[in-house]
Amino acid sequence: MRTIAELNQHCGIPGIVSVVEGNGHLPKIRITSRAASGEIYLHGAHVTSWQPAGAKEVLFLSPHSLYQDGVAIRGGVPICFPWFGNKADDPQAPAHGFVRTKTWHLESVEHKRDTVTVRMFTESSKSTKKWWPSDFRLSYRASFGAELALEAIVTNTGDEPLSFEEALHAYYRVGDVTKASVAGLDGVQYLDKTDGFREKPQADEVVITGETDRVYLNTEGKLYLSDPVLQRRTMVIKENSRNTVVWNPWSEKAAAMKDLGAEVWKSMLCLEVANVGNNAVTLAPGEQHAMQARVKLG
Ligand code: TA6
Repeated sequence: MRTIAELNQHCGIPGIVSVVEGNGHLPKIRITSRAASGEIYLHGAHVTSWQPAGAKEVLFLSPHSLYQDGVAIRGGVPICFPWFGNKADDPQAPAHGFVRTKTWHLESVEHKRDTVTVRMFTESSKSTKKWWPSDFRLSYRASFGAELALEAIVTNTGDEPLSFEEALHAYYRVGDVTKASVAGLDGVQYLDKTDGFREKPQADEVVITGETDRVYLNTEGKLYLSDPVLQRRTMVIKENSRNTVVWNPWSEKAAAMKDLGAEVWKSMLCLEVANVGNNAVTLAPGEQHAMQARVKLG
């Protein structure tokens, strides 16, 4: 893997983009443009910060997160691929797939009209085939500007059909999750993972009154996260995503998570743009699929 100096040589833009040593000595790209500041690690191509100019940090990052190979950073935007949750046929397999816990390749960094776009990729290898036999290339585009625009592009590089699940498992920072609400899912059916995956209809806005772990079905709608404590509304606009996941572990589960903890669970809410379960994606050889999430305040 290239050194931080080599990465800076390749992608640094004085005063705008620098590659630095992040937590756990992991390389991260730090963005400070006129429109926004932000950070993305090569580890998992993991966005850990996005702060539009004049606003507070939008993403939640656990102060107890680990930063090491083989472990996902807790917070920011983990990329779940090629399965979501536990692997159906292998309880030993890593939860949410294997791309969020490995180092990605840095492809390019671009600065245009105050927006910095970082492109990374990862692809099938002997080590991925330990868990999953398919040939693939997963490219990721993260644009840090007045909006945070994320795009996961899967290419079937094999000669067999490729079926996968995917999620941009974004953690949003909130002042107090018990006072926040999410609009845009009214009337949508969801699977309640806290109640045996029972299918239920969403009535009105989503409010968090206990452990919440829901997979909303067949929905492409925009999401609106209202936070009366931080006095802001965050919009999430999806493309090519048929599921939305809403998650907060609440106090007990959070206390049992050493990389989260009981004192921070009120500051986070996951709104995840995804294709999972019956909405898993199947690609013919050579075909591509691009899922997008755009995040903006207002
Ligand atoms: O997206 C919600 C969820 O699937 C929850 O069930 C919970 O497991 C969460 O993801 C976090 O998973 P992780 O493997 O990152 O601890």
